[in-house]
Amino acid sequence: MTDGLAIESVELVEVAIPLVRPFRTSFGEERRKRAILVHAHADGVDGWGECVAGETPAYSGEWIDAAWMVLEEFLIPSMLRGGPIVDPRDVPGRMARVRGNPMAKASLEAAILDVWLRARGQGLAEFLGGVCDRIPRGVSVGIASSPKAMIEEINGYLAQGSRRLKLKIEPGRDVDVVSRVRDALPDTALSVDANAAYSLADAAVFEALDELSLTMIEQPLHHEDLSDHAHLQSRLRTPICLDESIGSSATAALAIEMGACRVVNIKPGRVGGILEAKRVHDVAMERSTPVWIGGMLETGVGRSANLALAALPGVSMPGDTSASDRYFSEDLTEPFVLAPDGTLGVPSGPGIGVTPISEHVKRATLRRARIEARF
Ligand code: OSB
Ligand code: MG
Repeated sequence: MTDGLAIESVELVEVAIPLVRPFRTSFGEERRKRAILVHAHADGVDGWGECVAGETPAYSGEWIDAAWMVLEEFLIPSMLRGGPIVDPRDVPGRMARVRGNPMAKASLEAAILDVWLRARGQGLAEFLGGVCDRIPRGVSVGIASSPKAMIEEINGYLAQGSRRLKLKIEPGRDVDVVSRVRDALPDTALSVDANAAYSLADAAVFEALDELSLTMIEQPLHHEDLSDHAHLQSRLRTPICLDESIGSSATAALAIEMGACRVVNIKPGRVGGILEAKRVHDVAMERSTPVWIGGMLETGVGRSANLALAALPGVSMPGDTSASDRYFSEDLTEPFVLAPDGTLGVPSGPGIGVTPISEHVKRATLRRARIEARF
């Protein structure tokens, strides 16, 4: 393969599948999972990536319809124009003339990485330098209608062997709910995620949460407010974990060095790809800062790549990745199933190790587009 891998076509498939229960965060509620699958084809080999942009530009500035357009009009054409891919590490460079749009870029990079690895018969976890084959499962619990409803949902997850619970909070549904959950579960590892819904004026909320022995407080403040996060962190014992604020390995290094966080949530979509996600892991590890792999309610396609990243040596805390049935009654791939000990296996087959089941994809498809290379 010294001549590299010539990508012949890239197909976009937009899918929607129902969630087993609505997922509510401080920025909105989702009842179904809509995603773009990126399907790259080269030399009889297929590769898949998933775009995690949401239905609305609420978690970040990206959203599904805009991601579709930037993939179709800019990213895929510039990828195909660049000729055969000799090394997947060259892929981000081919997309560098498009500013922003990390989730769209990440989905195309993932698909190409998958084809490239499948053509070589190598698994993604092995390629990245993964060191374990089972990952403890964590659950991100959406905002519920009442503390009682949240505790009922949580008890179901604990019965399945969850190692960590992350509770979504928003102004007005924070200290009261979390302290009730803490009272009910004095020994469970709990953290909270505010999805940037607060400001420094709400410091009292975080001082109260600081008394509840939480593992971490995720993204309390606006994503651009690194110095406010550093200020808040200096007033709390509980580590702050940043999610939305960390758009690259450079920002991760800066945030850690300025004391804006003591933990980093890594999501390949948010940082522009799996390769950059690995660099975030590396800069955090060099600075002795624990990381974990977040999630965006991915289908099996994105989930498998997250599990491969979770096998890296610096991932020292359980992330949000759950089994397929926490999200969907029918996933697009073979379902990820929880072992009795509450862990998920890291896929070990070539590439991301799973393939979408065409019947499932067909049932879920909203639209398709195909972009061919012109040799
Ligand atoms: O902030 O981590 C987040 C889901 C969608 C958007 C943002 C977030 C989340 C989650 C769910 O917390 C994680 C998962 O189970 O995939
Ligand atoms: Mg988060």
